[in-house]
Amino acid sequence: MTRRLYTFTISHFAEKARWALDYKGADYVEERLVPGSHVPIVRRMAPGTSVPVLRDGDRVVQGSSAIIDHADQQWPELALTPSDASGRETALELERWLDRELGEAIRCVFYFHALEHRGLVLYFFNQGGPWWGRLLSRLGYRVMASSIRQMYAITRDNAARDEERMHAVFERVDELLSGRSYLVGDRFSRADLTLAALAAPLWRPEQHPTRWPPDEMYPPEVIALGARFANTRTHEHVMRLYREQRLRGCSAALKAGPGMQAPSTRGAGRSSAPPGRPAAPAGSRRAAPRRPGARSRRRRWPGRPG
Ligand SMILES: N[C@@H](CCC(=O)N[C@@H](CS)C(=O)NCC(=O)O)C(=O)O
Repeated sequence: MTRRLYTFTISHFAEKARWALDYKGADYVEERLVPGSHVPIVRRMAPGTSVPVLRDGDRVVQGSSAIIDHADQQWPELALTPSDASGRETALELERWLDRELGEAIRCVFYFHALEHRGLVLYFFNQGGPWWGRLLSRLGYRVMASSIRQMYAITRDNAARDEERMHAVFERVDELLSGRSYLVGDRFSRADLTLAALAAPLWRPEQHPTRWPPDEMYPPEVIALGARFANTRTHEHVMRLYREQRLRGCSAALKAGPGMQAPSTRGAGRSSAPPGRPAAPAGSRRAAPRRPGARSRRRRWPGRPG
């Protein structure tokens, strides 16, 4: 049975799960949903309504951390969880802390500014998903925006408080990264992956599968937010992880699609393979451009476990 990962393109928690599966070279199909109309689809298979959800044979795994656990069980060779007890505990503690303090904070601040900009939000929400979901998000934008505000308690006060929470996270992460290449031990782990995936919307790395809108579409406050933290070690670390650990072939292909922003070709030809694994041969992930809204179909890397 085909392995399916249910996501929203822009969801940074979904990006955690997607990156983990890509890192393992897993064979799966990404089912991109549209926020709002995702509820009946997700409810049919999982206890909660949130994405990411992975359907793998008879198993349904909901939540980015549970999906990383599952990926590590299925493909132990490229472990994202450190094998020693203390490294494992540190990585899991950092992941939980980043999910809460960074993932939730960025979402609140981002939506506080972005929800006023219908074109921008729809640009993100309509990258994939069923046609009827995209239509509903256009027709019911005001209702959807107000339920997002309610669901995540998005208010001016909370956004201001959460921007300071982000600041505190970057200060601690900067300290942790002092003189080190990774957050835990001397190799890439789920702590690094979580940090990079959750912080990505701030700095919009080109290897990310989302088609980032042009800067002019963003409210200046969102651009300023990225700039405020651009001189941190964390920023440098996140951008390096996307360059070195995220699969270029996959993200470039996912970005392709008529009428959408062209994928960046900067740096094309550079290997995006993590250290110790082969670079993906050209076209080995997905060669043909996709229609916006089409499912993203992934192929297994030659020689990778499936
Ligand atoms: N702790 C969860 C958080 C997932 C989450 O908050 N997902 C959001 C998108 S970023 C979502 O699906 N929201 C819609 C909903 O809950 O119905 C995880 O790590 O997967």
